[in-house]
Amino acid sequence: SCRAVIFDLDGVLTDTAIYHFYAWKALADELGINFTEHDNEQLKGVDRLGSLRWILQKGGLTLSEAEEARLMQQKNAHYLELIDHITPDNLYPGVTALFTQLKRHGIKIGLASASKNAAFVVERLGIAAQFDYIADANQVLNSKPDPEVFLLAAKGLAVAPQYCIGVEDALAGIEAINRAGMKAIGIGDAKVLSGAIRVYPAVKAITLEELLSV
Ligand code: B16
Ligand code: MG
Repeated sequence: SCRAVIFDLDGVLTDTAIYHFYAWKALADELGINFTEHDNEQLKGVDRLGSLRWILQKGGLTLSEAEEARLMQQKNAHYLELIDHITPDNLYPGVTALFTQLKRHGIKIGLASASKNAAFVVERLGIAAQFDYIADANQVLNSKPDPEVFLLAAKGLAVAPQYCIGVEDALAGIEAINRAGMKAIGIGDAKVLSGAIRVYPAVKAITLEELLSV
């Protein structure tokens, strides 16, 4: 049975995944590295340094830690500019309704995000108070596909992993959920998100009945 649902943020509750892509693409262009939307699929759920190193490797570049730090700062400044206009209107349809249903059934709501900007984003979306626990990149050492952020969320919710469902748009995130011993629900393309028990095109397609039956 399901006692908690732990949501990923970027690409599940709101469309920030596209802004991460724009910001990485701008940086890659500047470095003369070809970076496509297909490449970006590999970076969803991957933390900032891991993402930068993936792009640098694609371009055959190895940089000093100081250079890496400067580029991460540059990407993040651009990303923050892009998400500066976020309001509750940027919540994906169906999120509020699903949260209401979960609460009504006494199912806890958690967040497990690889983003260091997660607190800012949920605040802007107006949903910060809806979470029983928020776990983000500021609190963990190991990025998805490591299960750490999901396990931290479960611990914070005081629910054993086997009673948790994780919801993710990223391949790395689905792997993290499975490695945490939770049940994985994917948001996106079923061909990409192999490893998920079920894949929905968007959060609004998830029904409480189906969550309770996984
Ligand atoms: P930041 P999520 C992840 O968030 C994104 O999917 C990923 O593309 C991004 O690189 C990562 O956060 C780090 O974000 O630079 O803001 O710390 O999907 O796990 O909510
Ligand atoms: Mg995501």
